[in-house]
Amino acid sequence: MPHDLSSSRTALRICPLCEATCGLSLTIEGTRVTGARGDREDVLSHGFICPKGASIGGLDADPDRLRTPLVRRDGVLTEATWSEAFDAIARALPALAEEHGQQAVGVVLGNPNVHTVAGALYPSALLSALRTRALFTASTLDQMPKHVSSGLLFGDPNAIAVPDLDRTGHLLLLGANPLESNGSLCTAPDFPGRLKALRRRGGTLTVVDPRRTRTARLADRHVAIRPGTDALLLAALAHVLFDEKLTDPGALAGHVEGLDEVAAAMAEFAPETVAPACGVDAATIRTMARELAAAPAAAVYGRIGSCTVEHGTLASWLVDVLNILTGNLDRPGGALFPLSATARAPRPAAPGKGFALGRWTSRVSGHPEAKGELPVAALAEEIETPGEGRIRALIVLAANPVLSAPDGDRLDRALGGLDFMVSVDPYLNETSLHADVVLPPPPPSRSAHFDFAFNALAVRNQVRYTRPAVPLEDGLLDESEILARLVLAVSGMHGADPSAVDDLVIDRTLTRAVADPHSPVHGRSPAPLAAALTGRTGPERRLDLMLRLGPYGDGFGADPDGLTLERLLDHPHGIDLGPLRPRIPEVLTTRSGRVELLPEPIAADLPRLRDALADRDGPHALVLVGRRHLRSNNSWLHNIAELSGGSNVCTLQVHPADAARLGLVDGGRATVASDGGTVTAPVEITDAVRPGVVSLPHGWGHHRPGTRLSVAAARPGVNVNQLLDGTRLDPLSGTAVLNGFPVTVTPAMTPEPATATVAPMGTPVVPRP
Ligand SMILES: Nc1nc2c(c(=O)[nH]1)N[C@H]1C(S)=C(S)[C@@H](COP(=O)(O)OP(=O)(O)OC[C@H]3O[C@@H](n4cnc5c(=O)[nH]c(N)nc54)[C@H](O)[C@@H]3O)O[C@H]1N2
Ligand SMILES: Nc1nc2c(c(=O)[nH]1)N[C@H]1C(S)=C(S)[C@@H](COP(=O)(O)OP(=O)(O)OC[C@H]3O[C@@H](n4cnc5c(=O)[nH]c(N)nc54)[C@H](O)[C@@H]3O)O[C@H]1N2
Ligand code: SF4
Ligand SMILES: [Mo]
Repeated sequence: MPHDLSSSRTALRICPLCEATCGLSLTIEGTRVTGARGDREDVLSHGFICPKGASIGGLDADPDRLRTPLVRRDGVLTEATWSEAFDAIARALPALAEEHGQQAVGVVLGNPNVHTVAGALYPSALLSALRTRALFTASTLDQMPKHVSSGLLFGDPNAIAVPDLDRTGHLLLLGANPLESNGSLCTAPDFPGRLKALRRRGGTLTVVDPRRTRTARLADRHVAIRPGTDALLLAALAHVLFDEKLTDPGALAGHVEGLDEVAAAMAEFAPETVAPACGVDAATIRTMARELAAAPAAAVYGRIGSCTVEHGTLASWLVDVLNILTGNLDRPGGALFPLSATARAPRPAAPGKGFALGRWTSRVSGHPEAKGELPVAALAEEIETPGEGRIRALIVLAANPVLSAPDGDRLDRALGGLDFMVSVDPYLNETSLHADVVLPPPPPSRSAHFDFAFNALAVRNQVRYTRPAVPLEDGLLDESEILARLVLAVSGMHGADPSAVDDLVIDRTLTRAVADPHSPVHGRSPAPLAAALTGRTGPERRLDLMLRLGPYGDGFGADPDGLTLERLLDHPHGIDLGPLRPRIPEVLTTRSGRVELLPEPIAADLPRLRDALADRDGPHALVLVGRRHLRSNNSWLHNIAELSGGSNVCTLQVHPADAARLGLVDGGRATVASDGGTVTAPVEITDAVRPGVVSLPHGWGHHRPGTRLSVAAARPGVNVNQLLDGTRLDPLSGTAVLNGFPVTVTPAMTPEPATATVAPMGTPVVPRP
C-alpha cells in the first residue's frame, strides 16, 4: 500500500537502540518521525519504551547525519555519488590485497551490526570475499568471555543461556545494571518491571556491583564487591555448594562430565580465602550459596562487569557452572537456551565438532584468536608494526573504536597512517573521519528491522518483523544494499546487481539443506525452492528462507501451519512462540556430546585466579569501573539534543572518604592517570561507589577536530579508554579489561577546556602522507 505522505499516520518499528528490542509505534508527519510510543500490542514488549526509544525521531532527523557518501579527494572528505564511492573502493582494496596479501585488509565490526538487518546478513559474505583473518569486533570489548565459556562448555559459542526472568524465584545478578542498560545477553523489554514482578511474586534479587546502582537499590541484597574479583566470589560459591553438599544437577546429571574435577578445582577457593580479595565477608558468601541452592528455581546471570575484567572468561564459565551445580541450567525458572525462529532447526543429539580456541594468533603480540576474531585492543599495533601481514586497509562497519577501545589516541594515529579506509557510518565521528570513503546508512525509520541476534537471547521465544516505516528518499541506499555493493566491490564483481549476493547465499543455503538428511527439504531440488521465496527485497527473501527452514518454519510445505515471511507479515505485532523450554542435549555440540564442565583451557587459567588471591592493594589503592546512563548509548547518542544533559554526564564518581583523602571537591576537577594516559573530568562525590572505586562512563571524548557532531562537541566529556594502553586483556578471550584497573587520582588545577570546534564539510581532515 503506498504511504500517504501528506498526513499524519502511525507505523510500527522495532527499536534498534538496545538489546531490549521494544516494539515502537511511530507517529509520522509526511516523511518525518514526530513521535514514538511503546506498541502495547507488541508480543514481547507490551508497550514498554524508554527515553531513547521515545527520542528516535530526533535521531532520525539529526541534521548532522550524513546523507550522501563522502570520498577523500586531495586529502579532503567531500560529498560524492554512490558510484564514485564504490568505484573508489573497487579501485583501492583489491589492489592492496593483491600487492600486500589478504591479511593487509582488516575488518572492524561495531555494536550496531547486531541491531541491523544488514549487519546480520552481509559481514560473513564480506569476510569470505576478503579471506582475511584480521577481524576485530566490539565483542572483545564486551561479551567474548561468554562466547568462549559457552563454546568450551557446550561446544557452541553462541549457545548462551539466559535467565528465565519471568519465572525464576531467585536471581543472582553480577556486573549488570539493567535499570540503565535495559539488559544485555538477556533480551527483556521492561527489565525493571520484570525485576519488580520477581519480588512481587516472593522471589529474591541479589545484585553484585561495586556501585549501588538503580538495579542494586531494587535488590534484597546488594554485595558491593571489589572490582575484578567476581570469579573469586563465584568460585567460593561453588566451593560452598560442594563443601556443604548442596550440589544437585538434577535432570542434567547424565549430560555432564567433569563434576569431580570441578569440585577438586574449587577446593582452594573457600569463602574465608577469597573474602579479603573480594571485599565481601565469608558469612555473606556462604549465605549467598545457601540461598542459591535453596531456591526452588534460581538463575545466576553476569554481564559487562563480570566480562570486561581480568578473569572474564573464568567468571562467565563459573556463572554456568553454578547454574549447573544447582540444577538450574536448562530448567524453567533457571537459565535456558532460547530457540529463535531463524536458528537451525533442532536435530537429534549427537557429538559435534567442539569449540577450538587459538587456531591462529595475532601477528604482533601473539594473542590467540577467539571465534575467528583478534582483540580490538591489538588493532593499533597490527596497523603500526611493520612486516609481512601488516594491516594497511580497514573496512569499518558501524564501529567507533577510537572511543570504544583502549588508547584512542594511538588508534587515531594508526588509522591516520592507513593506505585506505572505508567506514559505513551515519556520522562523521572520531573514527570515520579517517576514512577515505564514508558510506552512510539511512535513518532507522527507513530501514526494515528483524532481530537475528537478540531473538536468540530473549526471555521468551517470539518473532517480529517491521518493514521500513518511511520509504527511502532518492539518493539514499538501504544499508543491506550498501553492504552488498561493498561485497561486490571487493570481490571483483564491482557493479553487478547487489541481489547477486543474496542469490548466492540463498543458493548455497538451499544446496546444503537439500543434502542434509535432517532438513525438511532433504532430497528436493534447490531451484524451485528458491523460486518459491517471497519478499520484496533480497534480505526479505533471505529472511523467508531462514524462517521456513527454521525450528518453527513451514519447511516449504512440510508443515503447512509453519512460519513463513508472509505469515509473519500478517502479525505486525509479532508472534509469540511460547516460554523457553529445555534444550539439552540437543543444543550440545561438544566432542563428547555432553556438557564438558572443566575444559582444559579453563583448568589452565585457574592458577592465574589463584594468584589473584595474593594480589592485595595497599589501603589507598583506587580502581576504576565504568557505568552506563539510560539516555546514552556507547559513543553515538551524545549528538541527540533530547537525550543530553541531566544525569547523563561524564563525571568521575568518587566516594566521600576517598574525596576527602585526595582533596577532591564536588564539582571540582580531577586528573585520573593509568597505563595509557591521563584524563581530567569533573568530580561527583557520591557514596553510591564503594570506597577505593571511582567510576567514569565510556563513549565520551568528542573533542577531536574534523568530526561533525555539533551537539556532542558542545559537551565533549573525556574518553575513559585513554587510560588504557591495550595490554590488559582476559587472556582466553582477548577481551579488554575495561573495569577494575588501577588508577591514581589527583585534584586538577586546570580550568575546563573550551569546547571542540566542528568541521564544516570540505574542511581538510587529517591529510594523508
Ligand atoms: N570503557 C569502556 N569501554 C567500552 C565499554 C564499557 O563498558 N566501558 N563497552 C563496550 C561495549 S559493551 C561495546 S558493545 C563497545 C561498542 O563499540 P563500538 O561498536 O565501536 O561503538 P559504538 O559507540 O556502539 O559505535 C557504533 C558506531 O556505529 C554507528 N552507527 C549507528 N547506527 C548505525 C547503523 O544503523 N548502521 C551503521 N553502519 N552504523 C551505525 C555510530 O555512528 C558509531 O560510529 O564499546 C565498548 N567500550
Ligand atoms: N543506556 C544504555 N543502554 C545500553 C548501552 C549504553 O551505552 N547505554 N549499551 C548497550 C551495550 S553495548 C551493552 S553490552 C549493554 C551492557 O549492559 P550491562 O551489562 O547492564 O552494563 P552496565 O550498565 O555498564 O553495567 C555494568 C555494571 O557492572 C558494574 N561493575 C564494574 N566492574 C565490576 C566488577 O568487577 N564486578 C561486578 N560485579 N560489577 C562490576 C558497574 O558498576 C555497572 O553497574 O548495555 C546496552 N544498553
Ligand atoms: S529499552 Fe532499548 S529497545 Fe526499548 S525503547 Fe529503550 S532503547 Fe529502544
Ligand atoms: Mo556491548
